[in-house]
Amino acid sequence: SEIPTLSLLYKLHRITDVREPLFSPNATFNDKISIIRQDITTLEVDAIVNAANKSLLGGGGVDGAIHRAAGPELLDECETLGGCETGESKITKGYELPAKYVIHAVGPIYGTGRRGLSVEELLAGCYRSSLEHAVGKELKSIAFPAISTGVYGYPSGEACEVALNEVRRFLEEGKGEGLERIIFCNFLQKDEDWYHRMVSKYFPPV
Ligand code: AR6
Repeated sequence: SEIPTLSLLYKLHRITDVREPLFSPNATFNDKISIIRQDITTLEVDAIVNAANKSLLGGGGVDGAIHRAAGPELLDECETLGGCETGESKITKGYELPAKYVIHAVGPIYGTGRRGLSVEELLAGCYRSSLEHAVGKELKSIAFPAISTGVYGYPSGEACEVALNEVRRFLEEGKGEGLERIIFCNFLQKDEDWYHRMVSKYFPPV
C-alpha cells in the first residue's frame, strides 16, 4: 500500500512520455496498477509470480531467488505438480516468503513457439493464466516479474508491451474486479524504464 499507483505516478509527473493510447483512460484501472523496481521476494502481497521453467523444479534468476527465500518446502510442493506447459502457470503456497502464494508461470524462450502459438501469445498466456489463478483464489494483490526477459531472451520492450496489453485486456473483460493491485516488479532499471515509457499506451492518464 506504500507502493505508488499509476494514478499517483501520473499526478506527480513521474511519467511524462505519453504515447498514443490504444485504450481509453480509466481511473479505476490506473488505481490498480503499480510499476516498481524491487526484489520481488520482499513484497508483502497475496501472490508473486515466478518466471519458472517447464519442470517447475527451480533454476536461476528470479526462480532461484524465490526458491531461496521461500525455503525447501516450496520445492517439495513443486515436485507434486508434474511440471507446467509453456504459456501456462500453477499456484503454490509462499512458505517463508512474505507473499501468501507463488504463481509459477512458464514463459517462452524467445524465438520458439508451441503448437501454433506465437511467443507473444505464449507470454500473454503467462499473464492471463496468473491473473486467473489470483481471481480464482479471490486474491487482492499480485506482482509480476518481467517474465522471459532474462535467460529466455525476450526483448524487454516487446515483453513489457505484451504484459501491459494482456493485463489491460483482462481488466477490460471485467475479470479483475476483485484485484486491487497489480504490480509490475522490475529488477533492472532498463526494464522499469520500458514500463514507464510504454504504460500510457495501455493505461493512459485520466
Ligand atoms: N525480483 C524481481 N525480478 C528479478 C529478480 C528478483 N529477485 N531476479 C531476477 N529478476 P529470469 P526468464 C528479473 O532469467 O527469462 C530460470 O533459470 C530479471 O532481471 O529470471 O523467464 C528459470 O528456472 C529479468 O528481468 O527468467 C528458467 O529456466 C526477469 O526477472 C529461466 O530462468 C526474468 O529473468 C526463465 O527465464
